[in-house]
Amino acid sequence: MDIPKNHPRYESLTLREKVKECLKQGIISEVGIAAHGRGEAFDYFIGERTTKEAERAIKAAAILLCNAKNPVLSVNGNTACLVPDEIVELSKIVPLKIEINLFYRTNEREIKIKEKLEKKGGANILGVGRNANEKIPGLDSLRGNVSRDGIFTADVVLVPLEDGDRAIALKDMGKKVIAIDLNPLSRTSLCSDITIVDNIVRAMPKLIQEIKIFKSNNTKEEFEFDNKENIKKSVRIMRDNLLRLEEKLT
Ligand code: PTJ
Repeated sequence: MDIPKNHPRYESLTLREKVKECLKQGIISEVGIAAHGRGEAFDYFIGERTTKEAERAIKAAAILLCNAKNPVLSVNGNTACLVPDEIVELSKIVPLKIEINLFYRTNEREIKIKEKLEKKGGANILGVGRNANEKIPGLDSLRGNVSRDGIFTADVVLVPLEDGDRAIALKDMGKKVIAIDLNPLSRTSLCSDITIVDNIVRAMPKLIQEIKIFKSNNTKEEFEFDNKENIKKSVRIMRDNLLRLEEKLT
């Protein structure tokens, strides 16, 4: 459907159309629609903008990724749907490995996502079929099946759009975890080393930009980052936005 450009919810509705199309193509799971809706709600609370706190988390993530030995981006259906170009660009500039890792795992969806990313220029995509040849200890869901060359041996894993027990299992394996999640209360957000509380469609281009800046500066920059403090501030922004709305109504 063509959304009129002057519609007040133009950007949000355009993203919904994208998600609808990805569902038809078998890229995202049916449940992915619910996950997207949850993200939309938190985006409303945060004010549908990248906050200073998200910018700090993005900078910390850029530095961690650039200093990593084997960084991996874990891609699910929603992520592949919303930011396929950025996934591929990120894989080239860091550089990092792309691994498809699905909760509602089917080989058919894995292949469709792989082909979508390959069409955008993605290469050596891991995690498909028998390539997911290792298990994350203590994780029973199919998300626990990972590639030996990818997530299993990674030192830093970028985990967008997931609320579950995988991030903690990855932490237990001694890895650093970066989350992108609009929900600051999700288990993944709370246990990660760096949580970017922002919409992935805004966060990924900013992460790419920050990596380019870091690389061009060519310094061994140190950056103080306290994830709990940063998440608290994001929660406060949401709370204040709600309080302002409440005041308006009284
Ligand atoms: O493709 P699969 O089979 O791996 O399934 C993926 C989904 C996303 C369906 C699955 O991982 C799932 O059910 O996820 P959850 O538990 O709903 O968690 C998704 C998280 O992403 C929620 O905390 C949402 O708030 C958040 N989220 C949704 N859309 C966005 C988002 N965060 C940032 N940007 C978004 N656009």
